[in-house]
Amino acid sequence: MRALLDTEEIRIESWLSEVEDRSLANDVLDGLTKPFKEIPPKHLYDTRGSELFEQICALPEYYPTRTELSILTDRAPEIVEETGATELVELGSGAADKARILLDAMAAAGTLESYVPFDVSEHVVRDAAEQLVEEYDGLHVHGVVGDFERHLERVPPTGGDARVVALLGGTIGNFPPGTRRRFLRKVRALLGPDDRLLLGTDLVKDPAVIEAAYDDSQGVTAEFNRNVLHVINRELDADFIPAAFEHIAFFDRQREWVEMRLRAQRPCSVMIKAIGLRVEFAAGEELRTEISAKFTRARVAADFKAAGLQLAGWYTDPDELFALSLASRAA
Ligand code: AVJ
Repeated sequence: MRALLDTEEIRIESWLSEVEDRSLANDVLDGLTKPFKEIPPKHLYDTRGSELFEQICALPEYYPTRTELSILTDRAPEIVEETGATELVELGSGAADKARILLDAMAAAGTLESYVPFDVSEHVVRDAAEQLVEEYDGLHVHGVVGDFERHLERVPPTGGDARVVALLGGTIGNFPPGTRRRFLRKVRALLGPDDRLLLGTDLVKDPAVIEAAYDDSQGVTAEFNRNVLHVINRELDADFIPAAFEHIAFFDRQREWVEMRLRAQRPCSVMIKAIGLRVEFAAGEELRTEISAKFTRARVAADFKAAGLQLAGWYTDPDELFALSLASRAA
């Protein structure tokens, strides 16, 4: 662990170490030697990828971000009253604009004590921490820089009476079902009896609406998808030609998830020098880059149950596009 900042109001620690961080190399070696090639979606987010994702959030077709924000804006006071939240832990905190809505409601209720942003990006955590202690009187920020798939147990023990651990944006949908339940079980370990999980999930709906959100008319999502090849080229000294891969997004109606893939438009032979791996793509062969599961209330409740949690609140928009749910430890 590296302590990055330690003042009266802000403490930031990093659990990422560049030397030991072989995550991309391992995932590329595993993923590109599988019978069906795949790369985990977390590698889409370098600086450029994060910028493209920000652009996606503002697209007319991409409803999840603005819908979740509207639910949060409408219901934050109720969520804060229901939970009595004194501490907000946010997994994948980013610029903390969603957190602000909750922090405002906590401040208005007079319960706000601390915020624990958890993100892979050191400067994102630092910037948010520095701004938020200015904005909220007496707020303590304990930032954790890490990968929440690997460093979740590094979240500090709760300091206050009621903690809310938030995982927003529908990020939980990136985990396949089994991994999702294991992950929720690890989140459960962060909760005491009076603490709650606040989970954002995109909901099952008309496939055409979903598919448009992942294949926008301006091609931003296509560029976001292909960006993972630029990441591999740069980080692992590879020679992918991103333009030779077509963006594919479809809703799998059986599994109720969206898949993003990259389809080689012609045979491609790719050398990934840093790991000494040559990979062949046949014409038309696809590489899976993301699944994004869509939920029903029953599925959320079942996943919670399987993870030792119970559904304790359900907040949705009038069109039922997106939902926020609260969970507590099962009795
Ligand atoms: C950040 C995982 C919630 O699945 O909708 C957006 C990522 N992928 N467009 C999602 C994403 C394509 C997004 N999450």
